[in-house]
Amino acid sequence: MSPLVRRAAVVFAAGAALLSGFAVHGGAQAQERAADASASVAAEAATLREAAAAHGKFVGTAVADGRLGNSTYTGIAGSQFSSVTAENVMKWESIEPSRGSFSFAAGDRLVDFAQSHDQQVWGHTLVWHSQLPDWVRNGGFSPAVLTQVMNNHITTVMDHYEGDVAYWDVVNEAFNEDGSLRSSVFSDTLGQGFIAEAFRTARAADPNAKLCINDYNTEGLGAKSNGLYNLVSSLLSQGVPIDCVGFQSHFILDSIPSSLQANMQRFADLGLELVITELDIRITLPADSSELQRQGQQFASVTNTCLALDACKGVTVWGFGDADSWVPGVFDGQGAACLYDNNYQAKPAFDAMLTALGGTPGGGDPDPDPGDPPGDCRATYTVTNRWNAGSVVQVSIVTDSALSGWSVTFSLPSGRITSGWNAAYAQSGTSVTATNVSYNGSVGAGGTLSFGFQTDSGAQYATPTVSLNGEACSA
Ligand code: 9MR
Repeated sequence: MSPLVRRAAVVFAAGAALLSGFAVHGGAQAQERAADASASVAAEAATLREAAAAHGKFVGTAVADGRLGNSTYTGIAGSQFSSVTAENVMKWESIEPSRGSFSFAAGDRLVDFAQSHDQQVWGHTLVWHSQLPDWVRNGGFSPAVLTQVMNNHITTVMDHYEGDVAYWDVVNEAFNEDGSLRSSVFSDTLGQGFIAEAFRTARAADPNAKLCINDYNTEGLGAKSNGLYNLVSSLLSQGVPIDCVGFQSHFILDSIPSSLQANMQRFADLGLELVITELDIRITLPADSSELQRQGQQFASVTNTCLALDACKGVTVWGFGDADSWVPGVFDGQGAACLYDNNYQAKPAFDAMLTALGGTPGGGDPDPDPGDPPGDCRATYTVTNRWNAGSVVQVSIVTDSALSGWSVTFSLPSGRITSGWNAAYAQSGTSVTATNVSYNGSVGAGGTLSFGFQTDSGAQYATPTVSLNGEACSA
């Protein structure tokens, strides 16, 4: 990666260290000030990432490479989330489709996106039985050659992304439902030892990346999570370098395991980091409003479980828009599993998750990023016309930093947007997100972006806080 790219990754890590260092080394008064600052940031945060950061956690999403040209999609992905996982483009079939021939362009696009939005990258995934090219699956390699093929893949991919990817799913979905080892070309040829080998190779390739084992249906106590627990315990006792466990969390409405926290706790007790890596909650279609409300409560409850465990570092959703979800393609008649609907309108699940994180849907945020100089943007919110049942509002923002896409959030305490110009609008209750359209996403440093809309309410209210890409602007 280029020096510029590497520098951005280091700045991200330094920011995280600054936050935790302040609380740890700053003495009692400073700790109190830090706690107060966190509480007020959480209380006013209007985005998931701001609210999660106040707890020292990240909130992530899987990103579909094919959507990176859609400005509504990139606006939400960039403003709401602090971590991104490649939904498909870092898998073996994409990255090493034929032996020794590596293709990093799509993965690099995600890294560039993340770095321009101050996000962590989660690498998914190095060794997995699925989305594995035929040349590996049916290669008929001897144990020695397959070991060399696997290690070469791990080493080449991790070297390429060294400094850019914070966590790697080194081994994915290694278990059967009964807790035994799943049959795959790796386990069939190399036995269970392929897992230790993969982790050792990964540590040598990038000593600073966190190395995870990731699986589904291991969220609650049970046979499969017992298998994972026993394996991880034994790896640790052999000194195998493993840092974290990913709980995918592809849930069904009303079926979140009641033992989620107890199960995660036993892995935390082994000294590991934990992450909810692929959260979605599917519903039998069509989803009615009571189901969508319950889904919100369940997104909140999973979020609360992560907040309750120091070892849980973050929650990643497996895509944020129902339109992009893998669910309907795999489970006939099911879907609506995400935080936003098919048109990228926030669902009750979004508000519930934000509220669980201590944020306020539609709220402002005076300084979401302690340590960041204030005044990155200045906003004017002007009601240019008002009558008994309508108003026209014009918003202009001067940005100190160059933008390659923008997403502006603010609250509209009364009424709904009926039409608008120079932005795409999403409104959920009083929360509005205005995202750039195709022709106005690029704004130079010191430049101005502006957009306007008409509402169906003539009510008067105080000028709301306007946030640009997750940062509150001064008025
Ligand atoms: O969301 C991914 C979908 O686009 C792919 O077609 C699918 C292929 O297996 O993989 C999906 O992501 C999976 C992830 O990589 C591992 N855990 C389960 C996810 C949902 O199937």
